[in-house]
Amino acid sequence: MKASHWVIGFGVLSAVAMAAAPASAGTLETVKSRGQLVCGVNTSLPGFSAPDEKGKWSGLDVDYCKALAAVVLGDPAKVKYVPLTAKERLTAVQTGEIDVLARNTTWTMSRDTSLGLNFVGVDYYDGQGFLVKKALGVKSAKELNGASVCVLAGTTTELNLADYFRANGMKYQSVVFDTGDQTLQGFNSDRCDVLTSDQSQLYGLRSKLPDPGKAVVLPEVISKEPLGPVVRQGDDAWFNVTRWTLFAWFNLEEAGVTGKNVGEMLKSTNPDVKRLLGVDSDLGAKMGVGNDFAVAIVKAVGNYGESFERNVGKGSPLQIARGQNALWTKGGLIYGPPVR
Ligand SMILES: N[C@@H](CCC(=O)N[C@@H](CS)C(=O)NCC(=O)O)C(=O)O
Repeated sequence: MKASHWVIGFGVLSAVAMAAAPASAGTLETVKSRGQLVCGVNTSLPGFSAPDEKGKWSGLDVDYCKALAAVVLGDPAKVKYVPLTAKERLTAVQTGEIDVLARNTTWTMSRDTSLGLNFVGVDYYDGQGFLVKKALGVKSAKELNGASVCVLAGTTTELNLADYFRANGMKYQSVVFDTGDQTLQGFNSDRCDVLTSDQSQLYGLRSKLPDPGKAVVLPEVISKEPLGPVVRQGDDAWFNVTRWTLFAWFNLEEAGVTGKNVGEMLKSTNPDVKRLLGVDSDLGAKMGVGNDFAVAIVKAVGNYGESFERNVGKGSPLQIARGQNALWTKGGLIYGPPVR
């Protein structure tokens, strides 16, 4: 009786320990021995992460997953994509269901400090905006008093919406959905006057409407939405690898290393380039990956700028300008600390 109690107790304990294990377990080793990276992504968000008809994933967030798999496993294809709704995503990191979350997730203090999570960095500076029916005749968000607003559950979007209307002494009625597609459906079928989401999505969402000309994006950006990958707190080795994958991605662009010219760049005499590409440095090995980890990134997905243009910029239907997401050397906020 006593023994079985003990066994049951132990069983419960180990289940709890397993759920909490992420805090101490070596994710880097786990991923290496599994031979696959488990990456949490958006169910379908064009430009960031979306599957095609054949189930092939693409997007800026997906490129981060590929880059990380290339760094750790030497192969960008060794990724298992786990599509997650906004509500599900953070729990999936906490429980260890995924190794990393790359799903247009805003870095906030509460998410970073009270949920057992760590934000890796920022790979897209966004902000919240509004899409309204043209027929409303509204030119500014300040004229939205009394509006009904379609919004996604479990997002910062929902919270900012409440703040913005309260701060401006306006009333609204929220109509809440679980996925982006449902939110757009709600807007299209007149369940609401206004749809609110991260700006990066508004133009893409509008283009999916049967008649995009019937809706306009208002000029106001009402929040800061620094989006970036997320890992569990308490696993510094893994945190380092995820961070320096991101920073190397930025530094590759800054150094002018592209998917095309990397072969030439490996012969460069520039000390920054040599260190970044691991020609004469052991920085990768010290982190537990190959010294050529940045070469693996650029071969897999190109540098950050190439990935940006292909997925959300000039080479994509979204046609988003670099703006704040340009390198710091070009007036933007994208900044990779030095590889040295
Ligand atoms: N960045 C915000 C919002 C993230 C979010 O889920 N945004 C919506 C609209 S931009 C989305 O991804 N929708 C796609 C879907 O869930 O199907 C957050 O981290 O809470």
